[in-house]
Amino acid sequence: MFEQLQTRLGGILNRLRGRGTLSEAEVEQALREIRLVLLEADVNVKIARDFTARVREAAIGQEVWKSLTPGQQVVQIVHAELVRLLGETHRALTPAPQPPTVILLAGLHGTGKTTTAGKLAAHLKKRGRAPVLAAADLSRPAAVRQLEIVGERAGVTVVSPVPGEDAVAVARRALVVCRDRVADTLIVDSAGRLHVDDDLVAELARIREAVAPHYTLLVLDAMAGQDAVRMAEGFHAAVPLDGVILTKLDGDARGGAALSVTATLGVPILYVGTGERLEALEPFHPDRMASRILGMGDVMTLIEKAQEQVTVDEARELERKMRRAEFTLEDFTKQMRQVRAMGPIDQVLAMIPGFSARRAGLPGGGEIDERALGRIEAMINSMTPGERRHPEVIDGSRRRRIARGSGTTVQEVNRLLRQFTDAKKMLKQIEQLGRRAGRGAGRLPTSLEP
Ligand SMILES: Nc1nc2c(ncn2[C@@H]2O[C@H](COP(=O)(O)OP(=O)(O)OP(=O)(O)O)[C@@H](O)[C@H]2O)c(=O)[nH]1
Ligand SMILES: [Mg+2]
Repeated sequence: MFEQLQTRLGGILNRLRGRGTLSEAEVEQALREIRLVLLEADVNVKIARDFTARVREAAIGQEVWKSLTPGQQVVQIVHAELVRLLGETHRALTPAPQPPTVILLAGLHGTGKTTTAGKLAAHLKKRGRAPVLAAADLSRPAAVRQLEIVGERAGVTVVSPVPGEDAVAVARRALVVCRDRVADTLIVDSAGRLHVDDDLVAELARIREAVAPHYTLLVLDAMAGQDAVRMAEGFHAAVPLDGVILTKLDGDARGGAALSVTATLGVPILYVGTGERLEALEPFHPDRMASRILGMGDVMTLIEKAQEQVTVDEARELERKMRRAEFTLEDFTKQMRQVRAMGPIDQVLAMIPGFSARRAGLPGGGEIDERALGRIEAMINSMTPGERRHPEVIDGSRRRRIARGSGTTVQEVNRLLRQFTDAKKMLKQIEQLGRRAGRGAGRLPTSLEP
């Protein structure tokens, strides 16, 4: 996520952070660099200028050059201003007093409306809500089918058009279905257009009139950068929006859309999409996003994801084992499966402060796949119970036997054993982080490094 922005900003701030003294001119120089980095990330010119102006003002107001840790203070100011730019606080979708809460998803072609409808339904269902999806996109036959498929995956009812029904009629009937089935949330998927044109605006207006949405959310493709934000302005002028869902943050989006959209539209980002999978939707937290952009990781999101995968008992058992150094190769496979279920490994690792999959030399795009995991399990199965508990006894001849038994190579066995040792170290770190975050949740770490 925003790799380049992270690297460049991280570089500038790291340079400042270590400094015992800092002159006004040096701060000025850093601000010029920051503005340039923002522009390169496709942030709107005026927003980039205002941003650095506010950082400058705060730096002057706090007389940072007189401070004992001037660099550190500048980093904190930049962080605070980033949080502000991203919308200050997390906004949740609050249920309407009179259910169902109606959410209308709108946006241009291919921005991710249908996918997001399914993700949002799955997300809300996991949190105890009862959502229904309405297929109010009749622009092409495949659109309805696509929503039916994601709805099936999410395990929620999809209301599709019957012959003779138009988008408005489907949406209206879906409201009735919600009442019949005591569903508390209706998510309406709408048709995309190439541009914000009269057709689009008229259709959305008619749907809005029919179902009176509590939330009209713009689904915005982050890859489109500033163009997307300009388009969003036109959209907001024609159809009043209550919020934005920013999609495709897993791609090589430069960050401009994320950093500009809230300031431009004056509406919050509610969720971000981080992949094509049903689970790849995260509630948006400005402070966590700012930390990620500054390379400080996002321990809170990591912990929340981990909590979805591991039961309290399992976590306690693991902690006990790690403390007593009883953590075995069997636990290792189980851990790997759980970490994998949290999302593509590079994305998961990026949430650890100071960690980046790229820097660790890991492949991006979740390339640590099922097949590799299968080979690792085969190797572990070829070990004796004693070897699994005490891998340090596995010498050269045992390694050859394990490779033969599992149809792998000695190199792979070597790599596995090395990974196991590294994983032990890393799990200890994660656990420590978790304990630290549990105490001072959401507080700004004092350093950019772990
Ligand atoms: N990588 C990535 N791909 C996404 C994300 N969200 C959606 N996509 C992909 O984007 C493509 C378009 O998604 P759709 O959900 O069909 O978009 P849409 O807005 O409904 O498109 P129309 O109905 O044609 O306007 C699909 O290939 C999705 O898998 C995301 O967060 N990350
Ligand atoms: Mg669609």
